[in-house]
Amino acid sequence: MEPFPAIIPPAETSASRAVVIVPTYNEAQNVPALLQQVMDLPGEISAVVVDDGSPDGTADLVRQLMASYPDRIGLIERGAKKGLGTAYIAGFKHALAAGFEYICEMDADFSHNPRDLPLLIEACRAGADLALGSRYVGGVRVVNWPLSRLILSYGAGVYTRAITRLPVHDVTAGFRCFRRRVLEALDLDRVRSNGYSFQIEMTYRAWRKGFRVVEVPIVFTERTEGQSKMSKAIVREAMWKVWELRWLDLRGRL
Ligand SMILES: Nc1nc2c(ncn2[C@@H]2O[C@H](COP(=O)(O)OP(=O)(O)OP(=O)(O)O)[C@@H](O)[C@H]2O)c(=O)[nH]1
Ligand SMILES: [Mg+2]
Repeated sequence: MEPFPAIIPPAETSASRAVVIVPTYNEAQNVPALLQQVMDLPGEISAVVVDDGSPDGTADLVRQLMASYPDRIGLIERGAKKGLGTAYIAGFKHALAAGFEYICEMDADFSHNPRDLPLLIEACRAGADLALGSRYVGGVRVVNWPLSRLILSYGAGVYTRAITRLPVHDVTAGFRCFRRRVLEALDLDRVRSNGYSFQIEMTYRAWRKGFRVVEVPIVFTERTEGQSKMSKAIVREAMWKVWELRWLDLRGRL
């Protein structure tokens, strides 16, 4: 049987507090600076890293920082690389159990600027149930991506909107903030996607449950350190997942 993941604090609970969940696989070059930037933000935002046994020692670096911020940094360690979606689900469950009200997602590779986190949290405080950090609302803001990658990402939005009518420009946005009630209302164990389609699925389920989804303009910058985990399998998963979501929804089985 698979061992239960080691969960180390934050133990502190508070109804109005915010946490950012950061999935990592081989992000040793990024994670210390990233967590430090989160710790330096106003509003005492906590962080939970979900690491999948990164061979480069990412988890050790997180533990070192936890010594300085024992109440604000948490670490969930999973034995092997199991994908982004299940990493986020593990992080969400932990954040809900710890009582956080604003539960954010952010990549570890600095594609998302940690300094934009308060914008997403503010959007939720102002009435959104799910605030998406969007590259494509009111223009296109992506730095250092090859055109092919931009077309793929933008095209994913056109494709998803055409099939599902989801009224969102950046459907695979991985920089976002949920109110806890959204995560409580979605049956997290039914979410099956693991790659980019995880983001599409979460947004679609939230929207179909009637939650208020807003897009907040952000700039996305291609990573400069570490390696991308993007693959053709991830794109394939997203392409069929959109049809599956629509199909389940039409049959009332979402
Ligand atoms: N825990 C965990 N984290 C993952 C896994 N795959 C990717 N990540 C993390 O998820 C975030 C996004 O992954 P990236 O490699 O940047 O993938 P991407 O952003 O889709 O692709 P690029 O835009 O090319 O960088 C990063 O923080 C990764 O370290 C996984 O299987 N498990
Ligand atoms: Mg990335």
